[in-house]
Amino acid sequence: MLEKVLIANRGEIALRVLRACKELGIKTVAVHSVADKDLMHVRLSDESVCIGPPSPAESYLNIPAIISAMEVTHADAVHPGYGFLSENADFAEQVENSGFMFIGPSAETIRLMGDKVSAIDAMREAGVPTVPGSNGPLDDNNERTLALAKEIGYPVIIKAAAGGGGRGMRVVEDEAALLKAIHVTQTEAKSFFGDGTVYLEKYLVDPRHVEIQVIGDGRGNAIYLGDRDCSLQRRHQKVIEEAPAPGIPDEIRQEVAQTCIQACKNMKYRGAGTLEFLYEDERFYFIEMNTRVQVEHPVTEMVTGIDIVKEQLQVAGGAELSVKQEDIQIQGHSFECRINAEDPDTLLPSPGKVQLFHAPGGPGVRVDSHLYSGYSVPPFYDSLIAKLISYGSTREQALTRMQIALDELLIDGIKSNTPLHRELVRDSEFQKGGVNIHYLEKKLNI
Ligand code: MV4
Repeated sequence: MLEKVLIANRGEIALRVLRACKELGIKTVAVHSVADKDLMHVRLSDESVCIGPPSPAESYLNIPAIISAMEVTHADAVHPGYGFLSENADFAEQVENSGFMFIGPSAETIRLMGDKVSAIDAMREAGVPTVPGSNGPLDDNNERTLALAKEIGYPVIIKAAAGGGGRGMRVVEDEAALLKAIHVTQTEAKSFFGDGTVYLEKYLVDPRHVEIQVIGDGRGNAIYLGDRDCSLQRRHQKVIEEAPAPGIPDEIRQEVAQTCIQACKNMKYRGAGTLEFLYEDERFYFIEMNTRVQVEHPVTEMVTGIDIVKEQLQVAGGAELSVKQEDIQIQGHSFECRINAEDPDTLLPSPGKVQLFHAPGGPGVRVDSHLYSGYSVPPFYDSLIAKLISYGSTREQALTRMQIALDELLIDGIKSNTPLHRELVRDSEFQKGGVNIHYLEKKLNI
């Protein structure tokens, strides 16, 4: 088992990882920037090391500074959280080459999934359903590309192999626009990511975003922890997530899940992972795999009773998964509202001192947040300040509990998107369940 874990992150996820370590009796090292010395998890950790100035490039993304902190504190392993270095294969490799453990998949797997073309290839091979498309990079044979797009049917979408999460993609409405769009996407991808590789898929017009949570032990065993619906988003930022995804026929859900498990077993996947799908007309289409713990993992924890971060730590320590697939049942329903420190009108970050913070409570309510009264939200990082999570035995109960919890939430001193959440949980379409990825942007007309 791991004895000491360095937490290479900040904010709520650093606190989340710290809690899991404490439960397992693992000692903790917090690393933080100059701007983050007052973070809650820094106070609660066994040791802390300041690794650099506020700028993420010089602190949370500074690989030598983090590995040095591991050396100085004699940590066994590093938990990267999400964002920052969590999906950086070079970091995972350097951590292991320095004699430490990276809590996550192997560098090789991170690299395979980071390249969307090779990720889709690996998944298709395992039988995971993918989007009709080029099944590989586009080359300079324009005739063939034009013929392929015609066969698939417009609209199509051009995506950068090194992109993901909404970066480096372009929708093409008709043949006349195809070659130009490919060229522009290639040029952009080359300059953003240093890799101009692009591929083509059929563009799904009104899909939902449904993702499947998996955990593997790195030795060929893998389990599936159900799915989440993350369709309520704006500008590629998720706003409310829920588990399970509503209205999916059980045969369809079970069938795709089996293929995901097979894919993880094939690559001897280690740690937590998420397969992202588009879901339209009762069909799943794989688009990307995330090789980290995700922001929205709590909704899965609520409906499975499994602590995903503890599983990550146990698997990294060489233990088996604590549960077998047969023992996993999805029970009830859960929602997560992402509370951001932002101006609801302009969407600009709203950093500053939190004069008063009061967290909601009661049955079926969970708050994952590093906030406390008197804490100052720094302007340098992501604006997520709290995740409000509700649970109920039915979707309706979970949503009612979320409405009540949002009304209890008090954050004074800074602006937040709480008013938007209070409105969304009362939205009649959202209440029905199954809104698509464009619903929120259309509702807010942006
Ligand atoms: C798509 C798509 C439609 N058809 N691929 C955007 C983020 C990246 N993860 C993949 N994305 C999309 N890929 C095909 N073939 C629509 C999107 C998309 C989207 C996906 C998930 C959540 C929000 C989205 C918002 C706009 C577009």
